[in-house]
Order: sequence, then C-alpha cells, then structure tokens
Amino acid sequence: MSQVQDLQVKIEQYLSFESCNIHTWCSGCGDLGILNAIIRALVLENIAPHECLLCFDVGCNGNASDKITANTIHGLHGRVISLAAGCAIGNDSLPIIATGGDGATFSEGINHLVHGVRNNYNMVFVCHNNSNYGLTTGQASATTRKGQVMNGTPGEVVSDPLNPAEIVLSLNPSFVARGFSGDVEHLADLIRKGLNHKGFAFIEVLQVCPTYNKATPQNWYWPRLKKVEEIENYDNTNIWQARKIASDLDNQIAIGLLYHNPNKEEFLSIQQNRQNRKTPLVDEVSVFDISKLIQEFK
Ligand SMILES: Cc1ncc(C[n+]2csc(CCOP(=O)(O)OP(=O)(O)O)c2C)c(N)n1
Repeated sequence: MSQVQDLQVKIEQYLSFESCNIHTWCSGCGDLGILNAIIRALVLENIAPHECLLCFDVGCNGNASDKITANTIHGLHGRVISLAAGCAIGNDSLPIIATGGDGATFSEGINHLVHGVRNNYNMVFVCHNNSNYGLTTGQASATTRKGQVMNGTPGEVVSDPLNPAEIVLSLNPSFVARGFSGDVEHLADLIRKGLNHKGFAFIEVLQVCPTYNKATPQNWYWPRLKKVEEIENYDNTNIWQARKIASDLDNQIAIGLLYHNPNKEEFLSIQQNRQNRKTPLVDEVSVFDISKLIQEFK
C-alpha cells in the first residue's frame, strides 16, 4: 500500500469514530485534544469502534461519551474505575479505556483508584487533570494550586494540592505516564503504550481549562514541559527516579512514560479459578433458578 493509500485508510478509520453530536466544550478546552488523542491511538493500533470499550465518568470529560462512535458507558461520578474493572474482568480480550476528571479521581473516587492500581485491572485510565471541577463551574478540586481563587473558594485555596502521578507511584503501580492535552501526538503515543500494557495503565493528562483555570494556560505549560524520553539515562523501570521526577509540578514538569513494570501480574491472570479457562466470563453467564433457595427462607 502506498503512503497516500495508507493515509486514506487511516483517515477513514478516524472518521468511523466520529459522532454526529455537537461538542459542548468551551473553545480551547483540553478535552478536545484528549478525545482526539484517544481516537488517534485506537486508529494507530488498528482497533475499530466495535472492538473497544470506552467508559466515561461524569464531568466535562465524560461529555465525550456521545461525541464518539464506539461501545461506550457513561457511569456515575467517581465510579468509572470500578465500572471499567467489572468490564475488564468480564471480557479480558476487550481493549478498555476509561476516563475521569481530577475531581472524580482524587476525591469522590480515590478509593477506586487505589484498588484499581493495587489489583492491576486491565485498562487504560486517562485522568483529565484540569485542576478543578469543570462541569459544576470551576470549584477547587484536590489538585487546584494553593492560592488560586475559585468559584466556591472566593478567598483562596489554602490547602496543598495533591500530585496525581506521585500518589499513583506510591501504590506499587505497573504503568504511570503523564501527558499534556496540547501535545496530541505525544499523548496518543502514551495511550498506545497503555493499550499494549497488560494491567492498569494510569495516564495523567495535564489539561488546560480556559474558562475556570486561568492560572495554568497553554503558554504556562509549554516552556515547563520536559519529555522523559529526552532526558539522558532516564530509566523508566526505576520507581525512585520516577517518584523524584514526578514531584516537580512548577518548574520542570516531566511528561512521558514515567514508570513501567511489566512484571506486575494483572488481576485475572492470578485468579486461581480462571486458570486454563478458554472463554471469557461474559460468555459463561448462565441462568440459575433460585426459587428453591428463596423458599428456604420463607
Ligand atoms: C456523587 C456525585 N457527586 C457530585 C456530583 C456533581 N458533579 C457532577 S460533575 C461534577 C464535577 C466533575 O469534575 P471533574 O471530575 O474534575 O471533571 P471535569 O468536569 O473537570 O472534567 C460534580 C461535582 C455528582 N454528579 N455525583
């Protein structure tokens, strides 16, 4: 196939993910770049819309759920990881991408994040970190920088922010990456790496929010971003190097695949009752008559 033909196929594949619904995001929102990167990654991995599952949390990020054509589920706020984990356990050959905001991931659903990483469920989790609760109009989240004036915090935020990648790195993860919503090509590459990883691939996306997060626009991020692949001798299998480099969110902000441990076993692969099974759980669902059991308790 010539390069032009190849490009034509890719464009057609890209368009097959398009939906006829109109985007509701603000002009310049990082969600546009992230959705673009997700589709790009799927196309470059030759995954068709009917061959993958996309799970969405509630939030501006979750409003992508009907702006893409694929198998999609729009779950409850803060619960997308448990939802996607159930799907991953049910069908282990399905590529799954789940997305959630920093509000959902580091407040309402932080428990699910911790156990998602610990159990190493097989999914790519994309955390849209716009450092605020976007959909509910710009309240401070756990990742809002200290000193920022937000809706609901008219004085200023007085608590220290959480550092998402640093937290996940403290949980013995198998894959931690950080991307930027303005660098779609680089982010798509990280998502592709996540799709090829067996286990929980955590990708934090530093996301601009032109409406509610005025402190860190595009031009604030660009001069501060440093790709780890350009750092000489950076070893992304060394957790201590990763933890050190992830800590700076002010001056030199590391993006790229920060840490990777392919030896950590994925959840299903270590379940005794799933050894040597030929079918996914979803194909083993049976109908049981429980009326006799119920009679026992009458
Ligand atoms: C359990 C629960 N708590 C709160 C809400 C209200 N709510 C809906 S969207 C949202 C903000 C989402 O913020 P974030 O997760 O950071 O995503 P973003 O909108 O910034 O993409 C909130 C608080 C809800 N729907 N359910």
